[in-house]
Amino acid sequence: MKLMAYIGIGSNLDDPVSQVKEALEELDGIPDSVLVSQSSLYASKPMGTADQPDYVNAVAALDTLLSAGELLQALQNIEQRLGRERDGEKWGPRIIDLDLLLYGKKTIKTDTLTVPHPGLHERDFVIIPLAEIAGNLNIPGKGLLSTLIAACENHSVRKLVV
Ligand code: A4P
Ligand code: MG
Repeated sequence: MKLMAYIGIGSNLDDPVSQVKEALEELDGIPDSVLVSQSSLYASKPMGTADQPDYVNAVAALDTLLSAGELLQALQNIEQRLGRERDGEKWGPRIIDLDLLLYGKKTIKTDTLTVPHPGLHERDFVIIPLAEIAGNLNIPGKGLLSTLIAACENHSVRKLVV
């Protein structure tokens, strides 16, 4: 069945703006899927270890025939191609991070996949770009984006002109 998936993109190493743009091009190439919209790029202060560069974040919408598991695999393949190293610290710096934020209205909980993405509802650097392309969505089990954003910790999210 065809449905809309939302992908969160983040980078804070090796020219993050270029990394995010490259990731968007790669998302456009995922089989059986169409990249239907992408948010602006946003800069933000790091969540987690403060001693790391600012992040660039964006969100993309993908109309897909892939299962959630197949899509996660495709995202991890892209992370690998872009040179992501997986031995880094939690919430530490990274070249690219691709998170499956939403998969239609589905709630998924397996050993390898949790959807909606567990951090989504408390991250302004995800909710703000998501709202730009998806409007005031209802996140299953969490509520409306507009309500969630009001309760988020502030990471000084600002839209980039690139
Ligand atoms: N996994 C489970 N559910 C999902 C999902 N919905 N999408 C599993 C993607 N992966 C999911 O992923 C670890 C495992 O999670 C995967 O193997 C998959 O099976 P990972 O990408 O290696 O881990 P991670 O993303 O590095 O997790 P971590 O360290 O918790 O990072 P976060 O939570 O993604 O945060 N500050 C700003 N301003 N902007 C950012 O983008 N990002 C992070 C990373 C920290 N601070 C940030 C930002
Ligand atoms: Mg991730």
